[in-house]
Amino acid sequence: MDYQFPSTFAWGVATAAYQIEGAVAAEGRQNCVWDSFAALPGRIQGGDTAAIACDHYHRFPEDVAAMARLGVKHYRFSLAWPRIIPEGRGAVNEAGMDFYRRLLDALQDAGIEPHATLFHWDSPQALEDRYGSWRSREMAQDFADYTAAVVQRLGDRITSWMTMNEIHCFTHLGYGVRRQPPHAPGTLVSSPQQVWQTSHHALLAHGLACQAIRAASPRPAQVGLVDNFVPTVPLIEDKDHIQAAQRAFHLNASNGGIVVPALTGAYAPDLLESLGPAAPEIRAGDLDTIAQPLDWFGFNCYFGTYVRPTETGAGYEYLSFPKSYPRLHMPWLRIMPDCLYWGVRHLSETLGRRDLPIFITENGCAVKDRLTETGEVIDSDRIFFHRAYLRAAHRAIQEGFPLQGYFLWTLMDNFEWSYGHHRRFGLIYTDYKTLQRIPKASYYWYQRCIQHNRIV
Ligand code: PNW
Repeated sequence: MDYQFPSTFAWGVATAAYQIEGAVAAEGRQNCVWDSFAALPGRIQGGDTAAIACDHYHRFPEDVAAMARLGVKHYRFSLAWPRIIPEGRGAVNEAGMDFYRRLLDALQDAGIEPHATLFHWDSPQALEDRYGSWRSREMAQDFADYTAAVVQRLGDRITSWMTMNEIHCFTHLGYGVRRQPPHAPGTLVSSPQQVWQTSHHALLAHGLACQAIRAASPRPAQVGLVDNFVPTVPLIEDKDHIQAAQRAFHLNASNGGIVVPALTGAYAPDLLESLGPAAPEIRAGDLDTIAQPLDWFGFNCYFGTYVRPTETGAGYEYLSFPKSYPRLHMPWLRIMPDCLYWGVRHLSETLGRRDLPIFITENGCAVKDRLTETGEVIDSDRIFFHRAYLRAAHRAIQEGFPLQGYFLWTLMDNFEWSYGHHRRFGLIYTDYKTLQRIPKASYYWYQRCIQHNRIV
């Protein structure tokens, strides 16, 4: 099989501000909730912080040059709210904004199109202190105001916007009902209902931000939402299993509670029923605000869940993974390339949105990279991983689904949230002692894929 992609297919890489920038106190930036969280003992592996991370804030010209050599024409990155509006609301810090102007200049010179995520988990600490950030409905309006301030200033250079990254993830892992939620703010344990309220507020913020982008953009803008919903994958590809996977899609909490309301204007009824008293309070008009028309959907693709049909009950069953199921260097990451195909197909077919263009906005794996004596990193496991997922992408395109691009997570090893610098997802190896960047074998592999517009 010759895995050629359409000539319009967008090859890209993705990063997020907090994971690469460092310079957390530079030019007026104030703390975000992750800075406070990292200061708590025992929360981040090895006591790591993102105070320096990859020092991309100062080294971005080198990183843009590495992207140019890689050959990507598309770059997904995020803007740091606490850099741009350090107090979370009110005055704009133009010095913080200037950093992104410099970055955008460099990208433009390199012929790389920017795709900007407005929020990738770095909530301003000032808003956490003021009203508990996402616990409060006020957060949605403050996010919309921040969005308008950004789009007014950068909308001449950026026309591709993503509002939020993975709403279910940052709300349910950050405010969770576990004694020690693994993500920031992670200090106050909330009831299940309060947690669902935080994700409802984030959905509202997404909707209000879509409206703000369209109102403020000086050029026609493309607006999308990015989510890591969980594809239900039929264990066997026959009619009964496929139907079971389609029925099962809505009940998964991060599907029925995020992607379904965002795309269809209603929480999945089965999910609301199963939540009972934990369901969020939904005010009149909220769902219309949430379900804004989108120009595309961003699918962060890592793994899914296998499903099979049953004779009784709901007619389907979620299957747990056998202990021996293959995985890489991340506890939750199972190797499941078919979840890419099924994720795309469910968005299009199961949610009835065949019109909606789809981008894979993240797909990546952590492996135990080692520098060889010759100073190389031969990450054949990462190449194996991406090749398999890209074959699934190719299949989706062949079958006519509107998959238009692929952003590989991630350009370079970076601050992997509660795992600190102990997990490596990059095409480029970061030496955290010297901050030297060393392209891995997978970088050269991806370079060839882009060059030939097919999987090599
Ligand atoms: C994504 N899960 O997060 C994020 O968008 C990135 O910032 C992150 O670096 C990347 O994946 C790798 O972890 C996820 O538990 C975090 O299933 C957790 C999960 C999935 C994605």
